[in-house]
Order: sequence, then structure tokens, then C-alpha cells
Amino acid sequence: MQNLKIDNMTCGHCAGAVQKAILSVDPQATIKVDLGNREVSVDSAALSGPIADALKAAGYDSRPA
Ligand SMILES: [Cu+2]
Repeated sequence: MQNLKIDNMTCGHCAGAVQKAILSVDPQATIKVDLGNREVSVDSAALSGPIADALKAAGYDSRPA
């Protein structure tokens, strides 16, 4: 399980874009978005680096929460 803080995930559109970016790395990922805290929990076999890269490419900076 990886918990990520994404400060510029501010609305439902962002939440959708974040989920899409993570699923592009691992279609099997289980993702829980906590929009209020701007945090995402990712249950995935994918490494954190590729997930962070995909988020960055989508315009979202992430860091461990
Ligand atoms: Cu948004």
C-alpha cells in the first residue's frame, strides 16, 4: 500500500485524472481517493517511481503521505 499526498488534487476532475494516471501504470491497482485530505491510497504491485512519473506527466506532484 502506498499513501500519496497530492497537493494540487483539488476537485473531482483532479481525482479522476489521478486515478486514470495510476491505472495507466497498473490497471489492476486499487485506488482510494481522499479528496478532503488530498491523499490517495494505492494498492498496487507497481513501484512508486513509475506511479509518481505518471502522475507528474498528468500534472500532479505526489509525495509520500
Ligand atoms: Cu481539479
